[in-house]
Amino acid sequence: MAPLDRLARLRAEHGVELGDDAWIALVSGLIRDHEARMHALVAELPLAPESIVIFGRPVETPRLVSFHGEPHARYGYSGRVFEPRPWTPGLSSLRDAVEELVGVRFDCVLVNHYRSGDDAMGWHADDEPELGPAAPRDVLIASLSLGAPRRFVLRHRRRTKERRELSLGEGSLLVMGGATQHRYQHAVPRTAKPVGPRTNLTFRLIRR
Ligand SMILES: O=C(O)CCC(=O)C(=O)O
Repeated sequence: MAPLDRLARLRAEHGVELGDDAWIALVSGLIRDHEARMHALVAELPLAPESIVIFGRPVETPRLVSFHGEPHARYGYSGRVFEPRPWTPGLSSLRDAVEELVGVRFDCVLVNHYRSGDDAMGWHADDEPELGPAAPRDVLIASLSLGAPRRFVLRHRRRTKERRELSLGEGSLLVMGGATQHRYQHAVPRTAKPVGPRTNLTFRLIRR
């Protein structure tokens, strides 16, 4: 099947239209041996807290981070520019599995590892201009989650801030497309519930 057909089929079979050209698609259990894959990545990647700038002040991310991709895929967010580290065998094999389903060969991946419920991701959108010629109105992101499920919340940017909540983990793939990054922000909130570790990989395309 041609790559564009695969994306269209994924959207038709698993998509949820959010309105205003925003859409998401969720596929459960894409990676069956997700726990083993997560442990292999933790051993393979130089995961560490990243220093970012929030409200003009440097802070460490409350999670471990590693960014990988093709040499051109430099990526700026939260006041920093990140140079890609090379693909590793574990990341390449997960990229292949995502490409098989989505029909797109992503050129970089941001890996976030949440050690416990204390680790989290604050409200933001992946709306940086390098995420494509039509960013942020048309951005494609494939977000693969290994390990324990965590609450993932989308909130509309308009004043009403309507929300959608998903549980992401256990090898699930969330694809966010169209104007989702333009219309919505997302977060993985902290939780006091005991939760196991989780690794999230957001595969992205960086404009050359
Ligand atoms: O861990 C997640 O599911 C979200 C990751 C995320 O928001 C990001 O990488 O921008």
